[in-house]
Amino acid sequence: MKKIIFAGSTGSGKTTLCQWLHGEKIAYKKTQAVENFDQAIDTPGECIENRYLYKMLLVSSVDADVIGLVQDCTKEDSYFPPAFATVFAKPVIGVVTKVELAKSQEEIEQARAHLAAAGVEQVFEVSTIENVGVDALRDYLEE
Ligand SMILES: Nc1nc2c(ncn2[C@@H]2O[C@H](COP(=O)(O)OP(=O)(O)O)[C@@H](O)[C@H]2O)c(=O)[nH]1
Ligand SMILES: [Mg+2]
Repeated sequence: MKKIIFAGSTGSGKTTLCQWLHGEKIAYKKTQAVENFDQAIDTPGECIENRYLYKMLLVSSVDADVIGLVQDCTKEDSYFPPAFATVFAKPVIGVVTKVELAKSQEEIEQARAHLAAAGVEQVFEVSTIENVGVDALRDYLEE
């Protein structure tokens, strides 16, 4: 199984994805530091919200096989700079989260567009809470 490192703004659903991937009870907990799981690496939102912390993300990504950029579809803005994926010398995928909360298909398309601009090679649309799309993500990681 590929090990994935999640990066994305605070509240985008990174920790919940880690809990889901590991069959843990979904419980909210603010991520204060880079956290190592068996199959995933969780990072605080600050890593992407502050440019000077990009380096922390890069260093942490060394132990991962794939980078997952996480974009909440209920948020209009994105912190990912254009072509951000190119800083990692590894495959970079996008994960659009909270799709069950999208008020329209447009919100999901906008999230996809943010991730495409960041240069991801593939996008998964998921709702961890409603169990939508997460199996496709797991299949990709198990490939
Ligand atoms: N409705 C909904 N809420 C979600 C989903 N994924 C995460 N959340 C909620 O969003 C909040 C932030 O999630 P968290 O995983 O801690 O985000 P992180 O800051 O990126 O680690 C929590 O209250 C989660 O329960 C989802 O797919 N749907
Ligand atoms: Mg977190």
